[in-house]
Amino acid sequence: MSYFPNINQIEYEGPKSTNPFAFKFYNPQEKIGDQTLEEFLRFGVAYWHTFTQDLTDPFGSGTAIRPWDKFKGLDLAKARVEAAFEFFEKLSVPYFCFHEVDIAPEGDSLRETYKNLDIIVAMIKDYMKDSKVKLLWNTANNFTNPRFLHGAASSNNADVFAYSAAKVKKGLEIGKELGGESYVFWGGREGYETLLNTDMKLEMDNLGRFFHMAVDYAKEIGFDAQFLIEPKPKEPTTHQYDFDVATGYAFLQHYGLDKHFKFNIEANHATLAGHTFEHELRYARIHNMLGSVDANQGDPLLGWDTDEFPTDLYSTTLAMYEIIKNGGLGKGGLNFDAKVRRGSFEVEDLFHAHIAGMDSFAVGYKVANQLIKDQVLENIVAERYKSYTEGIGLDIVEGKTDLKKLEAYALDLDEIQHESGKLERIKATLNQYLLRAFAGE
Ligand code: XLS
Ligand code: CA
Ligand code: CA
Repeated sequence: MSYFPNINQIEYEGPKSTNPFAFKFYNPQEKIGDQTLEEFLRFGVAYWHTFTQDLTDPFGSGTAIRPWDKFKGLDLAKARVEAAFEFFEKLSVPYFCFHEVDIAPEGDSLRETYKNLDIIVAMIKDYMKDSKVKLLWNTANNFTNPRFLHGAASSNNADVFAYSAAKVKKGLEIGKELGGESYVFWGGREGYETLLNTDMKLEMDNLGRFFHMAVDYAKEIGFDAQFLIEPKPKEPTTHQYDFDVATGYAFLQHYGLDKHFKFNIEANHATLAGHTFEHELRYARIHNMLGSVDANQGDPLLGWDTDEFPTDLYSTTLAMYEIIKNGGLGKGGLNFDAKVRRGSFEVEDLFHAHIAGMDSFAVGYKVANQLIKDQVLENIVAERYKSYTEGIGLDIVEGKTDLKKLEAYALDLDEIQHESGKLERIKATLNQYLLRAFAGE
């Protein structure tokens, strides 16, 4: 049986195509350097937004019409697996990601939840045998169920710490079973609402202990996935411990975990933290901590996490610039942690959304690649910092000077000379590169 009988294989038809069910810019087999776009971009589908989410919002119930809606319980979970693999194949997407609650229903006890998971994981494994699609990462949902109301690993309640640990243990086993390339920790409830009832030090220490236990267990079972922390400043918690990459990096260093983790950077979380997406990517990259990306975008007019499909070409270009400079994403990928809008309730919208996202990142990749090839930003930056390549600047970066020597130098300075940052010219150049990609040149 087909869940998407009206949709054929999505093919690349080029920029002039008017077929809404075709890629215009993403040609999976096109090569840049020695890798195909498919190999470099490593797109992933987020199981939760695509197969589980019903498009509920805080003011209204779900609107999504899905062919698997007629099923319940384990049958629903099985139907979703069937639909998911049909979707992956039709879109030729190489990866998928999930939380355990996305793939199988929670039971009345943890034991029963495990049983349900075992059934669905076996089914997924079976489907994976006949499919090219691989598991990019899985994660534990330690935030939705009311038992996590005071947090998970940072809960005041040690029973919840234990329960969360059990779920991560199971998740690592599932990741290993399905050959997951990475494993994600997003701490939606790992934070606090008010200091008035919070032992911040104990909570953070416990979080550190929790991550060490996960690292140890993965080693014990021989699961060599890349561990990833996904920062987010707030929502649902008021203050989240993994606020942004810089905060997360300090946390990892403090608890001696930085060798074991990298970051999974989500665009909408970056903007919620008051940063640009590319800021977070850059911060991670220059510290060799850029592991994976949750590719989406927020609404600048809204103050929460809207998880929209990425269509802003400026943003995908600047993101791909960082990813190319990083030498790719290693065991990570570009996971569409994005959902269609509540008004886009038809099943076709799931295809349109992914096509739009994949095309947008393909454009970003091509434009960023050309920018780097032409050394556009590199030349601008080199020119702007040239004062550090000779004289006193060279002494500073080579550690050959001190405050006394610098004072002597400064006292003899005439007026300091500046050069324009040429921001408008740079942005116009960027537009030129973007428009050239549109013209297919
Ligand atoms: C929520 C997060 C979440 C993580 C995985 O805002 O983006 O979906 O990616 O738990
Ligand atoms: Ca995410
Ligand atoms: Ca999000």
